[in-house]
Amino acid sequence: MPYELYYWDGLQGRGEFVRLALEYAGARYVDVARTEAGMKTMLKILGGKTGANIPFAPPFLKDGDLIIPHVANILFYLGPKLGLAPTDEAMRMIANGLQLTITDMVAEIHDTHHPIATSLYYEDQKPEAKARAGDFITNRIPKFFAYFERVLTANAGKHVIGDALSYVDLSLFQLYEGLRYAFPRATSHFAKDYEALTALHASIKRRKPIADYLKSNRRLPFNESGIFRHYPELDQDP
Ligand SMILES: N[C@@H](CCC(=O)N[C@@H](CS)C(=O)NCC(=O)O)C(=O)O
Repeated sequence: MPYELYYWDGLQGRGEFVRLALEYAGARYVDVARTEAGMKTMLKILGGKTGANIPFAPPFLKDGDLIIPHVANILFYLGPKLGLAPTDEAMRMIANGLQLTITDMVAEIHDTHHPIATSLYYEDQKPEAKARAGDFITNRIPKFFAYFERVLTANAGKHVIGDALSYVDLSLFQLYEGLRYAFPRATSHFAKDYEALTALHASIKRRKPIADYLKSNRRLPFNESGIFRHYPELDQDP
């Protein structure tokens, strides 16, 4: 039975971190909200009134009767099944810690365009977004990226954990790609300052399953509904 991925249609969003793992592994999956009546099915699950596994928000994955919410949790579950996680238990916990750090950064990226309220439009919080994005560019991108660069370099530079490609590497690819899209000025120094991350990003982009996926219509372009939004007025030199 194929995995069922539930995520909002029309944007890459947080669902993309899961898609990249499924696509890289060549797993059979259905992107449910993009199928006919899929949104209705997703909303019905989210509005459920019984059972112990009602998810709070997409993305969530359905594998048979099991429903798994949260990107990091989904990838923790899928990693071993897709051959995209270390086999050693302790290393899997370390991979999970790295993925949760990516989750934290993604939340901060979201807050650059929604610093006051998720329930308001970006247009309703533009001055605050400008201030938040400025701090994110000056302080937070360097802190997170220097950390990932350090971990990658400490692990000999090819993979962020273990000696083979994992779902964490794929998520770092998406983080790099998304930030380059959202903040081209602020990230123009990436190649110079984050050599290992830049090499990892380039090598993942070239791998056949990812290269094929990026060319396919399953990969939606970045847009201003997702996590990574390009608002030129929020971008600035680092
Ligand atoms: N920690 C969760 C965050 C999930 C999340 O915030 N999902 C967003 C879409 S990207 C959503 O639909 N949120 C609805 C809400 O917070 O009310 C994860 O990593 O999956």
